[in-house]
Amino acid sequence: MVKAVIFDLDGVIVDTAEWHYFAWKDLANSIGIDFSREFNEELKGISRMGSLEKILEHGGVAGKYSDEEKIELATVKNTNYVQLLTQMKPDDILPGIREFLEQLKDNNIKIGLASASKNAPAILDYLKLTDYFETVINPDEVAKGKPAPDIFLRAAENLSVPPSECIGIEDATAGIQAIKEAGMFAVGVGTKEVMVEAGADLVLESTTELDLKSIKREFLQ
Ligand code: B16
Ligand code: MG
Repeated sequence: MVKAVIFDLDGVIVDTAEWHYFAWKDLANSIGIDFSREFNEELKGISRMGSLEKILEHGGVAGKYSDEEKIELATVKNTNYVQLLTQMKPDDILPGIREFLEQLKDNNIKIGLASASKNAPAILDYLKLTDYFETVINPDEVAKGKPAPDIFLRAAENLSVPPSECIGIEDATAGIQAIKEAGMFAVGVGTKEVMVEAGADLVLESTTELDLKSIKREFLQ
């Protein structure tokens, strides 16, 4: 039986990839690294420091910065990103998400958030969605980031629901891998081939297709 749904945030509830893109591009360009939209795709679901490491590697300067300097660089990016977030409004919620959250609430399904973003609580507030979530995991409080299952397992634990009765929803390959490692049913939002390859049990092209009845049907199969 489905007892809980655990959401990813960026790319599922709101499309922040574009906002991350501008903030990372500014930072990368300021230290002489080219930064494309295509490369930005590779950072989806990856933590802030993990993303910075990938960018430095991509620019061929992985060994050039000390740990302290890397923290400074990540802080510059985040300050920029947080400033962009102040423009975020409930209108930015991806289509179908609020309706799906209402459906879950009406059916007494528990709701959790497993986002790699440390800005998740602020984003939920800007979107006025905080009250739907019974647990929002702080990514700093789990040992390993996605694709490790830790963040999804912690959410299930906080909701007191066994992983086998949880659904995870993700837009990133690393996130789908994390859900499957956690022993949960994975709903992937995105391109069919990419999501199936990552291990998704059900693939939706868009968040407008989220519907409890159809998910339950697939879950039982
Ligand atoms: P922050 P998710 C992830 O969120 C994003 O997909 C990823 O691009 C970002 O680097 C990461 O959060 C960390 O975000 O810098 O705000 O802590 O997709 O797991 O909700
Ligand atoms: Mg995501």
